[in-house]
Amino acid sequence: MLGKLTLSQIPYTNPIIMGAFGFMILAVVALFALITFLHKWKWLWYEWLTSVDHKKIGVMYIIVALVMGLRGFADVVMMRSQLALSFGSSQGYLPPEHYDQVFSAHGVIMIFFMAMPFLIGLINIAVPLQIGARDVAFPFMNSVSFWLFVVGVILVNLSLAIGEFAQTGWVAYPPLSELNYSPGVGVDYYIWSLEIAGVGTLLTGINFFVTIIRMRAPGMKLMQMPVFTWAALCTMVLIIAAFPILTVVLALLSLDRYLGMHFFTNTLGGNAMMYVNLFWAWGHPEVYILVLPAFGIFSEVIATFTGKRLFGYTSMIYATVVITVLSFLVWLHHFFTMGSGADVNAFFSLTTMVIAIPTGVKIFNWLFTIYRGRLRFTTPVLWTLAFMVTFTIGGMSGVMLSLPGADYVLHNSQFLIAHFHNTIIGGTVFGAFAGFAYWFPKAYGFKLNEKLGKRAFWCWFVGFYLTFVPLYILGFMGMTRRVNHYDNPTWHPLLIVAAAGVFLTLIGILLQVTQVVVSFLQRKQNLDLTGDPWDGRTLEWSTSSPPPSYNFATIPVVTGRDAFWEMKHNGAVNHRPTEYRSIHMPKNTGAGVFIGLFNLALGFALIWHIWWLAILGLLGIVVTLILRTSSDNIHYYVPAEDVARIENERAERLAR
Ligand SMILES: [Cu+2]
Repeated sequence: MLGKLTLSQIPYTNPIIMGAFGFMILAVVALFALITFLHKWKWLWYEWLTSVDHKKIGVMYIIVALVMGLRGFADVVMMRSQLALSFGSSQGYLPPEHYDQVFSAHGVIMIFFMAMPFLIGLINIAVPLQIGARDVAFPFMNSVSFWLFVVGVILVNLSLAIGEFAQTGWVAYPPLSELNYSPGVGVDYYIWSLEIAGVGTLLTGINFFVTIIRMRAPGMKLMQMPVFTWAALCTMVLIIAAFPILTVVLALLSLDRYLGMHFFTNTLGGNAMMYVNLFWAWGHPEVYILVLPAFGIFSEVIATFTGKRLFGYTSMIYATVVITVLSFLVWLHHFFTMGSGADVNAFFSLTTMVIAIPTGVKIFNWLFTIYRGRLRFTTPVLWTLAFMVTFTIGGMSGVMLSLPGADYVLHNSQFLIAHFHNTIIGGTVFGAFAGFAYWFPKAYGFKLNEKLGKRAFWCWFVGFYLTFVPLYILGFMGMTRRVNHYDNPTWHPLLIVAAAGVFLTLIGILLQVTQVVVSFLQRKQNLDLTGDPWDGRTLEWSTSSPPPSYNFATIPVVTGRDAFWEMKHNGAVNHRPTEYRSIHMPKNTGAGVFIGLFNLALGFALIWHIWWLAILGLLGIVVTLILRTSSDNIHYYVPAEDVARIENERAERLAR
C-alpha cells in the first residue's frame, strides 16, 4: 500500500534531524496560525497563491529562495562547526552518513532552490517592466513554473525526516548513486525534486525567451534593450538548451535505479563517465545561468548610481553572447582527471581560459563607467564593487584550475571549494543581494534601511574572505573536499578561521533579516512616491511603486537606449493621454497550485514506490491541464475608468 514507506524510515533516534525537522514544522504551524489570526487566508489565496502576475510570482520566488537560503546556510554552520571540532581523536558531532547528506543537500539547495530562483524572481519582477510589457507571454505557465519549483523545495525538505537525502554530493555521480551503493531513497529524492523543479525552470526559459523576443514596447530594438534584459535573454537560451540534458541524464539514472538498466553501472556495458559528461554538459552552462543575470544587475546598478550611460554597451552585449556560446564548450574541465588524453584536455583548457576574455571586457566596461561618474555608495553599489574584486579573484583561481597540470593536483581539494564559492558567492549571491536592494522599492513601494544594509554587507564581505582564503591554502596543503574528520594538525587552525568567517557571515544574514523587518516597520518614512527612487534609466522606473497590475496604462514608445532616461530628458514623461482604455489581462487561477499538488503526490509516490498514488498524481495533472486549457473564463478587463482613476491619483501624487 505505502511501497517502501514504513515507520522505520523516520530517523527518530537522531536528535539533530528530529530537532531540525521539529523546528521546521513549528515554523510552518506558527505561520499558518498567524495567517488564520489575521484572517488572511482568502487574501493570500486570491491575491498571491493563485496569481499569474509576474511581479507577484517574482516576489514569491524570492521569499521561498530566501527561506531556502537560510536552510542552506544552516548546513554551512553544521559543516564548518563539525570541521572545527572533528580534529584528531574527536569525531565531532556529525557522523559520516549524516555529514554526507548535509553537504549534498547544501549544494542542491543553494544552486537549485536558492540562487537560481532568486534570480528568476528578480527577472520576473524587472524584465517585463524593462521591456514595456504588461506581463510575460504565458502567465499561467509562469504560475505552473513557480509551483513546480515549490514542489522541489518541499520534497528536499521532506527528505530531512522522512527517509534520507542523497549522500553523493550535489553531483550524484554513479556508481555511488546507483542502487547497489545507494539503496535508500536519498538519490530518488534528489532525482525527483530536480526533475520536477527542472521542468518548471525549462518552462520559465521558454516563457521569458518568447516574452523578450515578442513583447517589447514599440521602438525597442534588440540593441536598445536594457543590459539586464539581454542577460536574461542569454540566460533563457542557456536554460532552454541545457536543462533538457539534466532531465535526460537524471531520467537515465532513474531507469538504472527503478528498472535495473545499465546506463551508468560498473557492469554490463554501463559507463559512469557518460553520466559525468552529460551532467557537466548541463552543469557548466548552469553556472552561467547563475551568473549572467548577476552581471546584468551590476550593469544596471553601475549605470544608475554613476548617472552615466553604461560604457561599451555593444561590447557588453557581445561579451554576454560569446560567454553564452563558450559555456557549452568547456564542460570537461570539471574532470580533466578522467584521463581523456592531453589533446582533449588541452582543447578544454584553452576554451576555459578564453572565457576569461569576455568576462574581462565586462569588468573593464564597469570600471570605465565608474570612471568620472558621480558614484553614489548605496548598498547595491557596495555589493557591486565587492563583486568586481571578489569575482576577479575567483576568475583567476579558475584560470589556475583550467591548467590540466595544476588541476591534477588541486581537483576535488579545498582549493576547488574556495574557487567555486568565490565565483558563486562573489558573483551570484552578491548580485542577487544588489538586485534585491535595487528593485525592492519597485516591488514594495519603499526603500530598505540603508544603515542595516551596509552593516550586513561588511559582515558578508569580511566573512567571505575569512571563510574561503583558508580553504585556498588548505587546498595547497592537500585537504580534499567532503571529509568530515581529519588528523592533520596543520589544518586545524585554518578550519577554525574558516568557521569564524561563517559566524561573521551569519551575523550579516541576521542583519539582513533585521533590515527587512525594520524597513517594513519604518515603511512610512521610506515611501517611494515617485516610482523612481534612484533616478533610474530604464522603463521599470517609469511606473509607480508597486506598479499597477497592468504595469503601463499606455504602452510606452521607446526612442533609444535607457528609454526612461530619454523620456525624462525629452519631456515625454509628462505626456498624459487624453483618455484611457480598458486593459485586457489574464485572470488568476488555482490551476497552477493544483498542478503543483498533483506533482508533489507524483514525486513523493515515485520516491517511495507508491504506484497507485503516482498514477493518481499523473491523472490529476492531466485533468487539471485539460480543464484549464479548455476553459474560456481566463481573462478579464481592467475598466478604463479604473485605469484613469489610478493614473490620476498617481499624477496628483507626483505633482505634490
Ligand atoms: Cu565549469
